[in-house]
Amino acid sequence: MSIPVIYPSSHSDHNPALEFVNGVLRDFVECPQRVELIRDHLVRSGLAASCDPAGATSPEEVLETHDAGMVACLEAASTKMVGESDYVYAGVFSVRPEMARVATNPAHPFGHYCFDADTPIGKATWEAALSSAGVASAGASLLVTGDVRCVYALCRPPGHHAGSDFYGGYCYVNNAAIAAKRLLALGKVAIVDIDYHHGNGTQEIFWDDPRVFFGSLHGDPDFAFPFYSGYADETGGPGASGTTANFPLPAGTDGEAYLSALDRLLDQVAVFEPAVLVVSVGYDTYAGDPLSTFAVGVDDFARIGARLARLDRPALFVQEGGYCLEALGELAESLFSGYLAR
Ligand code: Q9C
Ligand code: ZN
Repeated sequence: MSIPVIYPSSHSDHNPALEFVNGVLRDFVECPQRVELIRDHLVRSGLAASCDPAGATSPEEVLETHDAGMVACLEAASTKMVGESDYVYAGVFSVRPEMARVATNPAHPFGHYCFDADTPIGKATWEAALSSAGVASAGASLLVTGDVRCVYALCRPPGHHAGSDFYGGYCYVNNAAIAAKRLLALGKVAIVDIDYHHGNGTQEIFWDDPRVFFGSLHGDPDFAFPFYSGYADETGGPGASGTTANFPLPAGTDGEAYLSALDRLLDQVAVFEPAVLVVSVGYDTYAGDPLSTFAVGVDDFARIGARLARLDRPALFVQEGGYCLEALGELAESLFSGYLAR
């Protein structure tokens, strides 16, 4: 048995060089090699059936999830960039009502929609974001038609930090959310987010939607990005109470502790009785990841995969974070071998 893997046709020109880490410029960790390493490793190990690049989504589909003003801003900013290595970073942010006016120039107000200084826009960024969403959307379609029971959308750039009208955390468009909306054709959808960071964008998009369960395990927002959401008492809006679940975990969380929290989350998923599962996959919980404070090991990913398989639902895996280039291939192999072994 192997898993169909699809990846974006035009992600590699979205390749910012640098990001600020505590005031110091460092290499940008969200780099094109990430998905190429995973793809190549899965093909070599025989776990991936095919690796077809998939096309873009439609503007209409993106606008079902995202605010038109934000979409126009991202597109205009991308179009305005000229050189290969030109990237514009938000640095002035719109905070609270006194600073909430939006300029009439659509390429100007980055800080109105963007929530961090880590998510730059270059000339290839918007096309890459659409291509990435297209991969998730194509993966969802394979499940809707019943062609496959499991598919891996190797999205890049990632998406779970992008909300209906905000973006950040290396994310521009919420790939998993767009796919989940397409999957509603099958019935209720559960999104399980195993990235190290809270999926604040996905949570916001489905906050008040009782058809979509969103559950996330992540570094406690008391110390981990994105800081302003992901606490355990966030459980859904008035129309969807109990359909959001958050498991903030302490620094040093190891495989044992992680899996016991995952079991509690998956118990809630089982009670929700989804028709289909979306897994927002991050490999940044791995002990060797440059952004992680957790101590999850390579073999733990196989146990995570087995737990997910136990839900026995059609599943779309959507790539989010994971930045330890040396280990990404092995981590993916471990996750999917555990999933398939179940
Ligand atoms: N430059 C995902 O894993 N903070 N996003 C970086 C300071 C941003 C992570 C540290 C972390 C974003 C999809
Ligand atoms: Zn992450």
